[in-house]
This record gives sequence, structure tokens and C-alpha cells, in this order.
Amino acid sequence: MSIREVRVYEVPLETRSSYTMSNSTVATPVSTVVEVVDADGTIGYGEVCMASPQFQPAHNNGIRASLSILAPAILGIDPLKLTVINAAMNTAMTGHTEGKAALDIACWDLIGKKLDRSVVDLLGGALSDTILTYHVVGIGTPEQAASDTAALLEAGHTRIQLKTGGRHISEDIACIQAVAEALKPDTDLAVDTNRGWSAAEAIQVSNACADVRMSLEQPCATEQELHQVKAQCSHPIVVDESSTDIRAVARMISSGLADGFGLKLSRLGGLTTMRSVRDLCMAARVPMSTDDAWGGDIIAAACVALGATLDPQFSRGAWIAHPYHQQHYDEVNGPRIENGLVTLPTGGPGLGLVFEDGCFGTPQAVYR
Ligand code: 0XW
Ligand code: MG
Repeated sequence: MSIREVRVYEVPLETRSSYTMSNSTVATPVSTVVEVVDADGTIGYGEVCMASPQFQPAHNNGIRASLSILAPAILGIDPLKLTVINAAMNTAMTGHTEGKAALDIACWDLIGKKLDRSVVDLLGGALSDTILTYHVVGIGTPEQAASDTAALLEAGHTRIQLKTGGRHISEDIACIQAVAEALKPDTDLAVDTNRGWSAAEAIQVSNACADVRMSLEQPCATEQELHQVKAQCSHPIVVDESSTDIRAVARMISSGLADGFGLKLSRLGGLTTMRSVRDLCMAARVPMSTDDAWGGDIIAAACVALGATLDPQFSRGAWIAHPYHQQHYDEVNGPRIENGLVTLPTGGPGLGLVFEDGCFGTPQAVYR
């Protein structure tokens, strides 16, 4: 096996329902799909897509620009040699984990196809037949948030992520309390501010909602602020945007700051690095999610595959963007949410997805 060619595609994902976070509203992000082609023509697929330029320090045009350096760096390498693949990318470019993630995921898909095994099996095998997910309730009015939550619980969801921030905290508190009224006993609520509050604001919100069983996901922007909140609040702290690499994850576990993580494959660099982060979190008994910022069936399948290998007691779920754009690249096998759980593609080896030749149109770039 050796990588003969890399093809890059732009795939717009129009948002069908409003999706607002503290620092951005998602419009029509243009996803990056990559094909990593083996010498015998076998194709591995990868994908990354930022919801907005604000969520993490990356944006979709920049991801495709980074591939002009990263793709040539892996040509000729055996895709099975994932350590060599990642070392070549890290030698070629510092940072830019999103472009690296797209290529890394494509290598996992390609390896699975060559070995006729699923990515789930390559990651160590599923520990559960069902894979949890969580659903986002965007920033809005208390009435809308409560109504959206009730509908989601009716549809079988047990994990809700309520977006907050970007406004006066009195509005967030009203939304949290309205959603809390709608929760069932078995519902887990994460209040995700995407770095939007100051430590003082987070502490005030936590105090005002002291009787609500919820976690605070990335309430503030910096690790220092998160420590301040941790010291003064009883609500568990889930770290998302601050979990920038495995060192940060290890630090926030050992310091006792993190009660959980909201992890993104693109931010950590793909499945190879996320496998190590998974093993660290499972060993430390710290719950984690397996998400990405946005994207279609390919990145969703990678998130769900990794999510299947989590110890269910320490899984915060595998989030997918499909409910918000409602597009499938593989109409038959693309991951979808049913009764609050997410389905694992079973269309074949690798990520389990099947694509018609040319289904992503004309490549934006080809590297050979
Ligand atoms: C809910 N997500 C996984 C998707 C959005 O990009 C933000 C992210 C989060 O947890 O913040
Ligand atoms: Mg988050």
C-alpha cells in the first residue's frame, strides 16, 4: 500500500434550522472532503468542517489551504503506517490539526477497506450495541428552549445541550430554568456557553440555577477562569474548546479541573490522536464526547465509530450535525439519529459508507 493521490472537494452544507451559539450563528459552512487514493485505486474518505470561523481557531478556506502543504507530505507513504503519516504531517506543518484530521480519518477508512475490517474494529471494537448522542437547543427564548427540549425528549433523546451566552445572563438563567422544568428524571443537561461568560457571570448563573442538575460546558474562555468557576460552583465542569491537545487533556485531568470533555476530532488531529485521548480519559474515568464542529456523513461516521468504543458509563455521546443540515452523502448508510441514539454505518469496511464515483463533483485540488 502507498498513497498515490489526494483529492480535495468543497461541499456546502446548508443549515436547515437556525443554530446559534454565543459567538456565532451557523449559515452554510463549506465542508472539506478528501479522497486519499492508494496505489491500487482504493479510496479512503475523510472530512472536516468548521461550523463558523469563531468556534475554534480554524476556518474552512484555511483547512483547504493547509492541505496544499499536508497532502504532498503524505504522498508515497503506506497509509497503514499511521505514526509515519502523522509524523510526516507534523514535520510539514505546525498546528492546522483540522487538515491533518481529514487526512488521518481518510487513512483509517482506507486501511479498513484494504483489510476488510470496520474502523470500529480497528479502534478496538464496540463496547456497546447502541451509541448515545446529544442534541443541541440553540440560543433563543425560554419558551422556545422549553418547547424544543420537550419535543426532543418526546423523540427519545436523553441528553440535551443548551446553548447560552452572548447576551445578559438573566436571559440565560431564564432559559436554563425553563428547560429544567421540561426535563425528565433521566435527562442529562449540559449548558454550553462556548466560552461566552466571564468567571463572575458563570458563578452567578450557577448560583441562580443551583437546584438544576446540569453541567457547565466551557462556560469561560480560559483555563484560569474555568479553575475560578470550579472553585466556587458545585456544577460539574465540561471542557470543550480548551481541550486543544492531549497535553491539555492530561493537565486538566490531573489538576481535577475537568469533570468531562467535549472533544472534537478536528481539534485533536483525527482518529489516531483521539484514540490516545480516549484511552487516557477512559483510564482516568473522565467522561468524554466524540464530536466535531460540523460536517456530513464522513466526519459523522468517524465520530460515531470512536463513540462506539467508549465505555458507556464514560460516554457523553457522539454528536452529529445531520439534524441541522439534513443532508446525506450516503443516503442508505449515513449516520442518523433514531430515538435519541445514533446509528453506525454498516455499508462495508472502513467507515461503512458507500459513495458513487464523482458524487462530490469536481475536485478543488488534486495532489499526486
Ligand atoms: C455542539 N457542537 C459539537 C457542535 C458545534 O459546532 C459546537 C459544538 C460544541 O459542543 O460546542
Ligand atoms: Mg461544546
